[in-house]
Amino acid sequence: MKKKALITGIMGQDGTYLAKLLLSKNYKVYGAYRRNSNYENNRLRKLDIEDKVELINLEINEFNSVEYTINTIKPDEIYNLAAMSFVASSFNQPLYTANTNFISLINILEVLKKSKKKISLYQASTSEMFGNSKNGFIDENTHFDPASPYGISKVAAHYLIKFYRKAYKLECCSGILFNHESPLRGEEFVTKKIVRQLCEILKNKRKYITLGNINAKRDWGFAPDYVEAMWKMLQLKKKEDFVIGTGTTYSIKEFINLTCKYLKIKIKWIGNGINEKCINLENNRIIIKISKKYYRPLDINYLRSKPLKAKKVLKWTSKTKLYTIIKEMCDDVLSSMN
Ligand code: NAP
Ligand code: F7E
Repeated sequence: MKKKALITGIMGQDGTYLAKLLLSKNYKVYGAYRRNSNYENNRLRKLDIEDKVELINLEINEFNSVEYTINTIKPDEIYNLAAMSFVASSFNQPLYTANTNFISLINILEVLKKSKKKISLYQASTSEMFGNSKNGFIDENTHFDPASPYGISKVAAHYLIKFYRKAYKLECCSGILFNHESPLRGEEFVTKKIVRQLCEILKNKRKYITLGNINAKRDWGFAPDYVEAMWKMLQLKKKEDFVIGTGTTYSIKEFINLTCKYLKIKIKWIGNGINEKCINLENNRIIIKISKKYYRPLDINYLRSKPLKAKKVLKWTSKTKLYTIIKEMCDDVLSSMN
């Protein structure tokens, strides 16, 4: 019989790639989405799997809706990916963030606690939980020091998973994923914003880009690689939490330099801090400016993973290099502009 998987947040970047992976492994995939989701623009269509996933309208904050969905489908595996995932917005929406990312997980865990069927649960934890706790490599033993309402909500959810696993022997675990990008990345995240807007500059559809803290460093991997790690975690007999990342780190400025290199835009940087600017050497025009508008009340300056446990236990390593990710993202945007 086919294994059944339920994915919350199916319409997001990871939900879509995970659905594609599970379908390729012959799963029956149920995808939960919220009523107000932008269905017309959905990513499933882009990967040509819209008709292969059974879509379910689910309000994750409503216990009855969660209980009914899980008890009707009786999945073997649940991947809880639904979240208010944009860190910058979480500063202005702390309650909504906590409800979506933390309280709604209690709904799922309480249903699983009462369920007669053993159902495995994957929770989407994040490198944002570490905050500025360390300037070196981060692994499963690094302490948490979240720097946003988003990070705090995810730490709380992370501890819920540990608690239900220990107290009630639930088959649940968290993947602590570092940033991962792809052509399906949401438009508001910095990599997609840079790629799209540089492509627009290249095609004379935009004059300049405005960014915030370009000195922050991130450990960027490729989303299709990372959903493979999610699946591998749920196949383990004894559920454990894992750090998933590349082990490398680049600043936003280095990401811009690499994207310009791929797009063959010759640039130079001038000035410092809020006055830093990027000039297009072909016409001497400013193409990147810095604005306080995009600074966060608190930011994480440095993230770099040490995914040794994943390599050893899951036999998982990040395959795709940053320059290839940039190429994939640029090619996708450019092809949509033609
Ligand atoms: P994403 O593209 O923003 O997708 C998140 C999904 O959650 C969206 O489909 C969204 O629905 C849904 N959602 C948001 N609020 C909801 C609500 N109140 N009720 C139901 N669904 C809701 O994020 P992603 O990059 O795929 O990330 C997947 C998960 O991994 C998230 O939990 C995120 O926090 C976590 N994570 C991501 C990264 C990363 O770098 N991508 C790293 C670590 C952890 P709509 O489509 O309707 O907006
Ligand atoms: O910001 C800086 C910003 O919004 C990255 C989510 O998937 O990964 C993601 O969270 C950095 C920050 O991602 C702009 O200040 C500068 O330092 O792309 P981001 P994020 O906050 O790292 C983690 C692992 C998750 O779990 C989250 O769900 O870039 N930055 N200028 C900017 N960021 C944005 N968005 N826009 C700017 O203009």
